Amino acid sequence: MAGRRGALIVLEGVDRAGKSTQGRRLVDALCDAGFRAELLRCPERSTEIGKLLSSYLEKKSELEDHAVHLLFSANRWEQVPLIKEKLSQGVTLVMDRYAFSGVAYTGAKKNFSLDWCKQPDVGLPRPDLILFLQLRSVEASARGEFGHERYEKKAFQERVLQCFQQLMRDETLNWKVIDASKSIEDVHEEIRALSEEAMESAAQRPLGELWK
Ligand code: Z5A
Ligand code: MG
Repeated sequence: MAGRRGALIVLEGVDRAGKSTQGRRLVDALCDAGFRAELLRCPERSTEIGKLLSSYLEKKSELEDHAVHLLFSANRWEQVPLIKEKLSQGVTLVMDRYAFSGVAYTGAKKNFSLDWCKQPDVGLPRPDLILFLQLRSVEASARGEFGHERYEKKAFQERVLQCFQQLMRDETLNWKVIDASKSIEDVHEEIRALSEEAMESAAQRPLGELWK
């Protein structure tokens, strides 16, 4: 018997906006309410490609900028069989970052067009909901200084935010901007309500393809 499919819900946002905190919280709340839900992340650092990315982010190795962009995308594609299988089994997936981070972080580098950056991710499973956790940089810095990973610099993060803003102009995708300066609990309540709506409407239509 064909049951309801799960929804693909993506959390995006600037550094320290609370994506990982909210992702865990959302999955726990959905499971407590009797739904089937699981958390996935990009990058998924445990795979062979993920290990290359982790070493690059920790500045233990160097990779050419185009090559690393393609590896981040490959790290999403290698999760696609699992994503499709889980969704078709009725499991809702909450993704901590996705293709939008891929485009925004490479697009913030010199000489990369957003159009070029999008190409390797064209055709990925299309999210049913993209929650953009918005936080001003002064508020983000109050949550702790930047760590030592690559990209954790203020000027770069501001260019990343501009790229995200351009991506959010795409009205064919279901973006919702969340004020991430509110308490963890208030942000959670808002995200949870939007997620339950998205799960309901996802069940009525087939999974789409991103940027197609
Ligand atoms: N990257 C890329 O280049 N290309 C790609 O395709 C992809 C990623 C997918 C991966 O980092 C890096 O890879 C990232 C983009 C790049 N580089 N950067 N910069 P990651 O996702 O592994 O990064 P992270 O270490 O998880 O950091 P984060 O994601 O930026 O943080 P977060 O998940 O948004 O925040 P958090 O860990 O949930 O919370 C941060 C702190 O704030 C923590 O102490 C919380 O307790 C606190 N917090 C959270 N919410 C609140 C509220 N509401 N109030 C007060 N305090 C809060
Ligand atoms: Mg995180």
